[in-house]
Amino acid sequence: MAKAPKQAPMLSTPTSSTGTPTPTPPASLPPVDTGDASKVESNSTGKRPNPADAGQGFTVEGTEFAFSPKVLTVSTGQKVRVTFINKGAVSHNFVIDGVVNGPIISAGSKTVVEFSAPDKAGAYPMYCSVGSHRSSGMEGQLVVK
Ligand SMILES: [Cu+2]
Repeated sequence: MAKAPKQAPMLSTPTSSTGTPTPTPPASLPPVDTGDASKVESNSTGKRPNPADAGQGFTVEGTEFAFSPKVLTVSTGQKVRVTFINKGAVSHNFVIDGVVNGPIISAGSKTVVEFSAPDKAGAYPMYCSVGSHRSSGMEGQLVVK
């Protein structure tokens, strides 16, 4: 009598997967702001005007035969802008030797000349180089201090 070995029943314990993954909500993404191009940076307060760089503006009128005003006073090395207006009846210009040589403009017109004042203090003659206007009185001074 052979005893048949009793086959042990296969105890297959099905692994009950109780780990139902709880859907985790997606990590809170940082809000992405689109359309933020209208950001205006108003940072104009950081700029301090430098008096030496700001320049100085003058208006000089030329007639037969004089400049008005006759004297312009500036600082050494300063940027200068002169609006030269021909209030006369003939052409004139605005010249300071070695500093500025303005164009000859016709009566009734005007021009803007820009230059840097000399680094050396002193009085520099400004004049009109047309014809004999200078000797007739179209002369003044750029005083550099
Ligand atoms: Cu002139």
